[in-house]
Amino acid sequence: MQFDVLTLFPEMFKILNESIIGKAKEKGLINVNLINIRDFSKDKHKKVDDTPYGGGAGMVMMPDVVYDAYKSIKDEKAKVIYMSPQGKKLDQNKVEELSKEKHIILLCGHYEGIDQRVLDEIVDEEISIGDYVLTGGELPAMVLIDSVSRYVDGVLKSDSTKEESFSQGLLEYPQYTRPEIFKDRQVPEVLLSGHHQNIEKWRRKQSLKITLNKRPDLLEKIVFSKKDELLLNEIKSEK
Ligand code: 4F9
Repeated sequence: MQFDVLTLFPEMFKILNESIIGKAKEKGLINVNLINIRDFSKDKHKKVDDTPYGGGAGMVMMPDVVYDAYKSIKDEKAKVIYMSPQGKKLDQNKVEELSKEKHIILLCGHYEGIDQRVLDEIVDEEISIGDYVLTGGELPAMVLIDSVSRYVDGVLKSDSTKEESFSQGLLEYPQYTRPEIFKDRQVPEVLLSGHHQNIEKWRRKQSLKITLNKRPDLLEKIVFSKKDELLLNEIKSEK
């Protein structure tokens, strides 16, 4: 999968050379091409922004500079995403949907924003990572690259994304490893039993219970199986 990133701060993306995403890049499973918008400045001082028409604080990124940076990527079919608090909120469904794209162009704004005309000209979709304002779109772009890349074949081992309960709308069950006792706290017996059916049932129940307690809003969208209904009844009767 190809990501092109239009940014004034390409160095920020070095973090993507670490860990699982770094490995995915080494293997050529994903490619992150960084385009420095400043390289397309028209001016000897490499200026990329100017004061807003109508007045006000801050600076606005100039449309021609951003447009020329975009035009340097020669793919009409790529999906252009602008990272913005005005966009639709990124969630796991959106992540999975985006992972089906071959080529995504991510536009990162800085300062007070980007001239609206170039946004109208090139942007297909605006995406937000949450209701807060950041200093720029770079961290959101990295969040998107990280979350989407997990769905690219070969990036994670086995079927991790299919297995994880979050993709089914639930929170994850708790995990335990050695030692068997830590600060007088025992690992739940069932996990030591080797009884795979019981373990699976226990984990599903934990997922449902944790979601019910911590994020009941997530349960509203789910259609439960008969088995889940039984587990939910068990949970409610235990309270
Ligand atoms: C983008 C915040 C996406 C949240 C971009 C300042 C942003 C953002 N999600 N904040 N520039």
